[in-house]
Amino acid sequence: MIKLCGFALSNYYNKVKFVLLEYGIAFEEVVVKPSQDEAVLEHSPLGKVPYLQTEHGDLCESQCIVEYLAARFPEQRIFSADPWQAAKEREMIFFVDVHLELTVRNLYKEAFFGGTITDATKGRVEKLLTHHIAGFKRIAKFSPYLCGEQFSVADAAGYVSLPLVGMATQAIYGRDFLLDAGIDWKSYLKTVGARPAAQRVTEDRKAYVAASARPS
Ligand SMILES: N[C@@H](CCC(=O)N[C@@H](CS)C(=O)NCC(=O)O)C(=O)O
Repeated sequence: MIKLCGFALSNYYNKVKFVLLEYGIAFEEVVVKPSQDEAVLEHSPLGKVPYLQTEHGDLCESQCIVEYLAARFPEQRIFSADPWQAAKEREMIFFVDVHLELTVRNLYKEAFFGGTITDATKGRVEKLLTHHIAGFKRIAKFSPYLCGEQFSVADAAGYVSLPLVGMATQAIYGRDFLLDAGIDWKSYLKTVGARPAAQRVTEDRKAYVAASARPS
């Protein structure tokens, strides 16, 4: 059986887990933390999570994993059957993962982990993120899903990463860049969060956080 390796706090781990659950693909979870230890590097070359373990070997990068799942389980229709619609779903995922999340990730050290980042980083991220959010807003439909009236695989990416954009910008700049741009990500989260797959992802994340806070 496919093994999903990573941990429940990771948005990219949760993106893949959401897809596996949503599209009814059997999998096991294996808790692995990002690490530069050889034990992790031999499976995931940059020491990042998630990675997948299959009968063929290891596969990293959440989107490569989703693409592999879509190809391996075509009957689950992870992407829309219509090639144009499927391409728009991929475009949306790229905007969320790369233009939004990868940009805002530069803030996490201070926003979430008690570290500090430089004013230069804050300035650079502010400029880039403002630009990227404006672009995202042009294509994201929120009616109520990212790609329109139907849930799509792009919502797995949106569900796990849009809150990080809102929360990290609120923590660093004192204002939520998404809300400021008129993107009501909290309502979106409620809509997507009603799905059983989303509920499981969120419950597991909360349980992980609670267990980590407990003295050992
Ligand atoms: N592009 C990667 C990003 C994965 C990623 O950044 N994972 C984080 C956890 S959410 C991680 O492993 N960070 C540790 C590191 O960057 O060394 C993907 O889509 O899977």
